[in-house]
Amino acid sequence: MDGAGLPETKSTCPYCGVGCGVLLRPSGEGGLDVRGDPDHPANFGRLCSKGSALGQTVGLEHRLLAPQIGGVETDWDTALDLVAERFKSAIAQHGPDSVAFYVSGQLLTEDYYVANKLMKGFIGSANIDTNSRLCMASSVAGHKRAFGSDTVPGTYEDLDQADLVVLVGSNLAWCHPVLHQRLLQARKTRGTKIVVVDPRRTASCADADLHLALQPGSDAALFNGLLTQIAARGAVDADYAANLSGLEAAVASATADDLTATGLPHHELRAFFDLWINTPKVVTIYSQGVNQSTTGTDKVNAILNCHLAAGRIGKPGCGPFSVTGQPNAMGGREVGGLANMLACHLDLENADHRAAVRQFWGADTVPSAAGLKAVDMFSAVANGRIKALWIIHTNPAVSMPDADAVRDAIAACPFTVVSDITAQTDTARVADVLLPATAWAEKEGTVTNSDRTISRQRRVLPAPGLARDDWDILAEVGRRMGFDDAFDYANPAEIFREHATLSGIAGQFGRDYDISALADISDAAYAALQPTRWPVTKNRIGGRFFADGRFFHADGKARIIAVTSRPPATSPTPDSPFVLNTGRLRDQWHTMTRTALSPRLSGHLPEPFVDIHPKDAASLGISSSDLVSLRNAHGRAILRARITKDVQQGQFFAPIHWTAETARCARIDALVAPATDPISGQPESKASTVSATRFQAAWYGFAVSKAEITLDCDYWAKARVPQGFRAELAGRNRVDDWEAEARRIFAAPNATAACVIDAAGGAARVVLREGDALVAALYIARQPIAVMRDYLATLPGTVAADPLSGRVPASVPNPGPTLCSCFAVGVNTIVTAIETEGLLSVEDIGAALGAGTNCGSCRPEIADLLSRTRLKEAAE
Ligand SMILES: Nc1nc2c(c(=O)[nH]1)N[C@H]1C(S)=C(S)[C@@H](COP(=O)(O)OP(=O)(O)OC[C@H]3O[C@@H](n4cnc5c(=O)[nH]c(N)nc54)[C@H](O)[C@@H]3O)O[C@H]1N2
Ligand SMILES: Nc1nc2c(c(=O)[nH]1)N[C@H]1C(S)=C(S)[C@@H](COP(=O)(O)OP(=O)(O)OC[C@H]3O[C@@H](n4cnc5c(=O)[nH]c(N)nc54)[C@H](O)[C@@H]3O)O[C@H]1N2
Ligand code: SF4
Ligand SMILES: [Mo]
Repeated sequence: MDGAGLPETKSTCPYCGVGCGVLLRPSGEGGLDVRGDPDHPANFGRLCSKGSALGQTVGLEHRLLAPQIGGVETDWDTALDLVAERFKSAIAQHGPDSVAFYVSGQLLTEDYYVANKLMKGFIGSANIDTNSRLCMASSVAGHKRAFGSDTVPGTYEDLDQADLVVLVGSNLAWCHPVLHQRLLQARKTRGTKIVVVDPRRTASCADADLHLALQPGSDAALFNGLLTQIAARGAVDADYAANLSGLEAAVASATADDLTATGLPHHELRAFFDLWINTPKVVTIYSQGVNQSTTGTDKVNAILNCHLAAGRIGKPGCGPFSVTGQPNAMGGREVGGLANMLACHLDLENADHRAAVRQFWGADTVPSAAGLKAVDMFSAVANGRIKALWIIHTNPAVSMPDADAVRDAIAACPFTVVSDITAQTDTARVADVLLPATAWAEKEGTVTNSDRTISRQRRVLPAPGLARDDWDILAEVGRRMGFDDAFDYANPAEIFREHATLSGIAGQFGRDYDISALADISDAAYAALQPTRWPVTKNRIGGRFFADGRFFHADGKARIIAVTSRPPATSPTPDSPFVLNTGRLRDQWHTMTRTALSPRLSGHLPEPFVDIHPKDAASLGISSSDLVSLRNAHGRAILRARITKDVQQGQFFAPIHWTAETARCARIDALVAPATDPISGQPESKASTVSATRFQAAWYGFAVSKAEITLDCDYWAKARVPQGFRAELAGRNRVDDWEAEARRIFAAPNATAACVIDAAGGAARVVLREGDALVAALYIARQPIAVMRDYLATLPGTVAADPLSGRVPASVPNPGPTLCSCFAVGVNTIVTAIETEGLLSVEDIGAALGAGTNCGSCRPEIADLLSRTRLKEAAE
């Protein structure tokens, strides 16, 4: 079917918490045309590189199309009966707390609501936790401590109206790119100043006025320093302070804190304090550099304290702003999907709240105590307390700290169910039952973004194979467990109405989350629902919170929490001397099950790496492009070394995205210690300690191939290219016959081979063709191999002239690594244009090459490249 002429359908991007609106139109053959929705209040038509490439990720390769039990396909009845039966028998024998759900901030609100209702209302346990524990838990806990509720006070418009935006532990340019574009627009029009607080230099620093490269974990000391100055310089808002309690004690402990823990020089601290205190319209955005810490909740409160004390909250252009990571991290908080929450921002510990929810659900009991938080949940799986586990829409064998132990615990659990869209994940590979879920664009529901805007996701593609919606699978299991009436839903609209009705009860208890004006929404109105910011009640729609000084604690006041900074849980030792920081890359999403399907997105950074400071590299004897083995008591990883002053001495940075599906040994969470914040239970994903050594390989290689490559050497990492795959390889053992090895690796016994083999020098080049077309090429050397990878990546399937050299023929331009993924513009092309055409600005480069003119996600990197190239020219 050709989709041309079909109307576009409004939906929401399934990736980050910016929650951009998209317009979708099936393009025939299962494809999808995607563009930004000009009317959506989050993005006004903009999309980042990941959103723009969504059409490349909806194909059916790798999809799980039928339920499986023990790796064998089966029908739904058999699979669902087995799941219901095993959960029921575990509960009967060992009690409700012997089972658990581990779910995700990427579930739609309707899916999430049903999961939470089934566990907390009908199974009668609070053992439902979510990957939001690894993501937003410290922000939730900080909000609740300060405000008495988990409320994000501000809105995206505040970014347009601020004069100063402080990014704390947030690489906004890569992780919330459309918000970052919005911020840069404000900078252009009103001169908004930007400060980045991050131990490493990131793409977000390209446009910053000040980068505070503080010591890992020392954010509370920094914001305690700010609070001290706010108090000392008379910047406390005296009128507003009447709404606060605990200010004096907090200022006292802030003043006693040790600012030198930040490691920042006096002049930088002073510049930051001056700027913050003298700029009333200030937004402090914070993300995982704050949350993912054993002091995460204290860090959050240290930030909130400053905004509260200065009365800079809930007003246009100012406020603290916790940006959510996943598309429905906020929705998960609304339905109470965390083990220590109830539903609709009601409290598990509150007997009246429990009674109201129990009555509303028609449930026998609602647990009165928190269930197991993620890290404890997987420990309970490991030690046998959990007999049946259901993992939905998340990949904990990769993303949990101590990931090898988590993977082994899942494998050893008596009964594990995984609902996913693919069987090819590290978690699905160790599960007993796999349930095929419909994916984004195949299902209906709502998500809530960082600024409380509820948007619809809509179906434009048919469910493939036997795949079913997550809410539907959960409701089926609920019914088969004997809870027929409670889970008798016809469609997501019905679930949404029930959730909205319950939120009205929460509203009567005085809770912030109240969307009761949507409780009677008709199916048609739900189908047409426009982006709407909550609360949505008879008296109020959207808006900001707290400008009026009224908070959700019983006395109506906010709490200023006295905090004292503490270093990360593990300190470097002679055995593990380096601090390992982890985080995200611009063009990949988490464990890559979707983004790695796009050749365009895979071209940006195709191999897992570790960033090392030049002095550390020198002391370790590591050169650029060497392989490095990282180890600690939990696990190990082998990564490519990038030597850069972007990281500080003693600190490494590695991306989180690679799995056992995409690399031999690069699951970074295998190295992350399971230390958690005592209040939020959030793990410290950003400050583990490791040792490092050069990985001694006998040979190094690079390969391209038309067909998927299955590798078994000591090191490999693979990525998609337009007509196939590329791979980096290395091995410890000598290989005698590279032609035979190439035929084996590429499963091409009958291809014609052209070879150049230098046995003495340890070098080999093998090109395999079928007919004239290149099926694979392999380049081997004793040292990390220098070939023109980005050119070679274009060759699979083509009739290439002479790929044996591994170099670009003189007649073909070599674009270098892709920087702009929308227009496939490489680094070399941009540098050449800067040098030969005298381009002076990001705009000039856009006009000349198109680079950076679509989604704009690469603009910070273009700016960086421009300044580096100009500096180099100046030095010449
Ligand atoms: N491209 C892309 N975008 C994404 C995602 C993705 O996978 N890919 N995931 C989404 C999700 S779920 C999330 S949660 C967000 C995360 O968005 P971010 O939090 O912006 O992303 P991270 O790269 O995890 O971490 C941010 C920064 O914290 C810094 N950091 C480490 N330790 C400290 C510290 O002690 N103090 C301070 N101040 N900073 C520190 C790191 O150096 C890093 O640059 O991104 C969302 N957006
Ligand atoms: N070291 C370190 N570890 C981290 C982090 C870090 O910064 N550092 N960040 C943490 C954070 S903030 C997060 S949010 C997590 C993310 O970690 P995960 O949640 O584990 O990562 P994803 O790859 O998003 O996993 C989503 C899974 O759901 C599947 N899926 C996709 N669509 C659907 C659907 O519609 N239905 C169902 N049922 N399944 C679907 C995907 O195929 C995939 O397997 O990682 C955490 N881990
Ligand atoms: S910023 Fe990018 S990933 Fe995030 S919602 Fe928008 S288009 Fe999607
Ligand atoms: Mo996240």
